[in-house]
Amino acid sequence: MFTSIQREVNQFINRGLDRTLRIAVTGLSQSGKTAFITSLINQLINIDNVTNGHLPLFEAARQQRIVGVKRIPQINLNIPRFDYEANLNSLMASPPQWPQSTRGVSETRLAVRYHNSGLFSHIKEKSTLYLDIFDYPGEWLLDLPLLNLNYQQWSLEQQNLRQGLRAELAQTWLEKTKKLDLTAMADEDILAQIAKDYTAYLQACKEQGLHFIQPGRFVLPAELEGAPVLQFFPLLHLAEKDWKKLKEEAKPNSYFAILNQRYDYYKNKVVKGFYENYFVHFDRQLILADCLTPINHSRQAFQDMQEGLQQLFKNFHYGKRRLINRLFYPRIDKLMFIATKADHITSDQIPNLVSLMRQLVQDGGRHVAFEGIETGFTAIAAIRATKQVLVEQEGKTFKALQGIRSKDKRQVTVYPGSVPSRLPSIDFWQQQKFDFDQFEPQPLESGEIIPHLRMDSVLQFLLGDKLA
Ligand SMILES: Nc1nc2c(ncn2[C@@H]2O[C@H](COP(=O)(O)OP(=O)(O)OP(=O)(O)O)[C@@H](O)[C@H]2O)c(=O)[nH]1
Ligand SMILES: [Mg+2]
Repeated sequence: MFTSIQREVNQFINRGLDRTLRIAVTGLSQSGKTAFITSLINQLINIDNVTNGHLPLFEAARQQRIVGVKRIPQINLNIPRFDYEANLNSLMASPPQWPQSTRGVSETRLAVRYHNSGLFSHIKEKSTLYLDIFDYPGEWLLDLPLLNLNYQQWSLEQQNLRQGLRAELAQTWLEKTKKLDLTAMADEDILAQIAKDYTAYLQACKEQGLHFIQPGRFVLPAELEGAPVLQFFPLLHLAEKDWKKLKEEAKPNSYFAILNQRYDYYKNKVVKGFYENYFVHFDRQLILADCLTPINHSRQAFQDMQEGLQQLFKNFHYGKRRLINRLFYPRIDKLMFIATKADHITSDQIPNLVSLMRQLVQDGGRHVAFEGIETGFTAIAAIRATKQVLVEQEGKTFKALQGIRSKDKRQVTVYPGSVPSRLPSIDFWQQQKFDFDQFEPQPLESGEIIPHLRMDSVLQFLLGDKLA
């Protein structure tokens, strides 16, 4: 009895203080962040207690305790607004379009008005929970290791990455850096030109489906586009003795000195700045990953996504205290890993997708601790583009998907095959059976709720305790 009163009192106190949640949504490019936030807002603002039923796993909605959800002006006036209206208009266009790809960070604020439950309901009938939702590129988190590396160490790491496809793509800019006399007085235009080739190389890696790209801002510069801080590159052709010699001999205005300076500036201002201004202030973090596209693509694409995700997760490991300055540790209490675009697979494959996501995070079974953080895993479709149908063939019934295929805009019925529940082995790539098609969004009428899969599982994890 005492403990239950105690618990209610604690809840009471917590609620008095805890009226705002800062929720961050991230993931590598094209992982589905914009679609996810668009759908999340849409699901919430359409909670209507009469026809309620689109979010069965979200308890507060199911119990009809949500009075209403509204978009309200954000508090940070210097962060671009998340363009919900434009995204919704794209979906309502004829034919419907996917929301535009975004760059940089954006924010939106929601007010959730709800009926209290338990003891609190006798004191105060209704409360408001404010949600600040941030969308930021996961690529920015890939720069975390830079904080512990100097220019030489970073160059060395980049050298180790240069294999296979990357080596091929790197040729043009590498030739140019080799010809540069690093002790000569720096010419800004030449640096800008080589940096442009270097950026083109990173972009090409990205377009080829490689996700582990450093420095992250080079491919997603947002407001830094064209700034000298993004005009440096690693020096891959130097041996230890060359570095030593250059450090001793290169003058302050030489190419070598300027490159060092720019690297340090990038690290201290841009990378650190992101952690100080954003990252440490988040309360809850959702990490989105599209595991299906790389499975369909190639082994290298999959491994690269895995490497990218691992780098991204490092931001949340408590065990890596040495890597991340304690000051930058976010105060998050909940972290959810979300496999997106689950409407590309039949419902029987969803548990496999969740399991694969788990494996990716846990590095093939090695347990990764996100100490003190409640961690969840799920698979969703933010904007469901397909319908599941049953197909009969030779007396047997199969689950299949129906949708408008993007490449030829034709309505097709497909059986996508099975998703591996563990990290795929070499055999998997040799006898690849998974067949992934991109689909167009389904037509959406004005006022209609965006069709989704399991967005309510995310809402329950994210907000359930705050609305209890
Ligand atoms: N079928 C299906 N496709 C989706 C879904 N979500 C996203 N997509 C596809 O993935 C693409 C990228 O989704 P976005 O939401 O723009 O991803 P993002 O992470 O914001 O991408 P960037 O802004 O480019 O970093 C979309 O254009 C769709 O083609 C989904 O729920 N179902
Ligand atoms: Mg986006």
